[in-house]
Amino acid sequence: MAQPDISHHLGPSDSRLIGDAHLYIGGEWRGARDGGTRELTNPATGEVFATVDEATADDARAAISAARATFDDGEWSSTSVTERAAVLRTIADLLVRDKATLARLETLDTGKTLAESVIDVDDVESVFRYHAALIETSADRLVDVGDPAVVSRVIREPIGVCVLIAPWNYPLLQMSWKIAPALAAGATVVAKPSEVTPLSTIAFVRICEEAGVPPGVLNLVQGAGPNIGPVLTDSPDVDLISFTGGLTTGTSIAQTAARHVTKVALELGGKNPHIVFADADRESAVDHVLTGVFLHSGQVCSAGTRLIVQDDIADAFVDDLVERARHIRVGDGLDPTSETGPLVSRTQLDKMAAYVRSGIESGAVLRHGGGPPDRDDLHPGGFWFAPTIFDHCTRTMPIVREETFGPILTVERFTSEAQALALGNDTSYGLAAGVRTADIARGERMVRRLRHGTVWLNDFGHYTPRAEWGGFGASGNGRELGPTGLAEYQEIKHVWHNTSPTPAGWFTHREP
Ligand code: TXE
Repeated sequence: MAQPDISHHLGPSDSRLIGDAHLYIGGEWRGARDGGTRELTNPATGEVFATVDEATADDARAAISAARATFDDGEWSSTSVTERAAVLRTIADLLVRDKATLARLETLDTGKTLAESVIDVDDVESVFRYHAALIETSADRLVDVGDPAVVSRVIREPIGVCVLIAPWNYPLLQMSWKIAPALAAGATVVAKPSEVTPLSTIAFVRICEEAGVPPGVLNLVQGAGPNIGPVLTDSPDVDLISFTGGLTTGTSIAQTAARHVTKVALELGGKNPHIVFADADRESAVDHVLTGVFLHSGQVCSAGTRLIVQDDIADAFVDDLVERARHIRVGDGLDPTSETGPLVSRTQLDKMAAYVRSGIESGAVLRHGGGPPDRDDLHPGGFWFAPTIFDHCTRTMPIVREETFGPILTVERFTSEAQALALGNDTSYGLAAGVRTADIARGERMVRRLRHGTVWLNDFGHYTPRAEWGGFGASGNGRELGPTGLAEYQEIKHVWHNTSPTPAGWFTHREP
């Protein structure tokens, strides 16, 4: 078997999949109109390792025009579901073929471990297979209007042109949650990956082209949000904007989109509680709290960053966590012995340092971490940050209220179930929550009353493409995945068909 490529530079198979032009508009690969490019930084070294084309505002407009014209000509939107499902399945097959290269690109861009990147590509494959099956089994709804001459049916049609904006933490996976339903529905797309991590999406769009997605259906632009974002989000030619990213950016996109009453679906992260009752199985609780917050160095929208633990066990529980956290191996994502990688960028690194200062200033007790891991074999330019644990936190502290989006766990304590619930719901976000208890009835009570889009009971972090994903409150609106996720990409039309027309008979008065 070929040895894995552990170089931090792009190798021949990486370059083959990315190609030498990175905007894909109307079925043509090309560079930016002004020749602009952006350098990409490897999070494990801090060094530039690739350059991609960076779209101008005119390129972004051209991408929207291509998607609009392709949608309006009706060819793609009126293909049979069987044909579209076949394309989705071919994409899934090609993802399997190119899995190793895609995973490597994801690790080079994000810093995450190769093992995580491989899981991501597997998940992307499942997302495409799921949507192929879902669209094939979708059916119109017949409505009985009480008149046998009338066939009344509710049908779903593709929504139109979709602008899909994805973040840097799960670049390909988050994009797949948008592209798969959009293609399944028969919509057309302008995709914009994060400017920090565009490589896997470029490679993926080439795969879609090879799989037979027609020119103009899937368009790709690169660039920083502030530069091309306004063009993409402030357009009467766009029917849906699906965005995953930060709260501030999401809020501004919603405001811009309102000018054209463009539909917006937002996934804006979370500040997710992980509630541990004293009767919970200790070993799995400690393990899941640890994984829930430190996987991918905490750069996960559903990370369980707030441990809310019952008083009786709190001290011992935190001691166990600190002991386990000391042994987490932070390292280069390409090194198979690493358990978690660096942060994605210097910006995120600086942000973590600021949160550590804020935690200390607000009186939280730093039990572990707070800076780079204590190792001398890591590349000095990498964006390293150790798993960090703050004990004795209170609900008013910024580290408890704000989405840190890094490896920082805060610990709050409770005595009663009511208190645990109040703390779990005391957040402006509402993406995900975990509850751990041996008392099944109590667990189910908590599940019912927690105001979060996903609740894990005696587990944490799992999802399936078959179930909806999204948040309450400031975590956003709309849902991804599951039948509701597909519905975001569809318009609903009611058809009233009278098979035996007769006069309405309302205006019966006639002049003599
Ligand atoms: O995100 P942005 P950033 C949170 C997390 C993180 C914070 C900031 O707390 O620390 O957001 O991260 C594009 N119009 N999440 O600044 O800006 C941008 O190019 C249109 C949570 O990296 O939200 C990128 O493609 N698009 C999150 C995408 O938005 C714009 C995952 C996300 O970037 C734009 C990532 C504009 N005006 C960060 N400005 C989650 N929900 O999982 C930026 N973009």
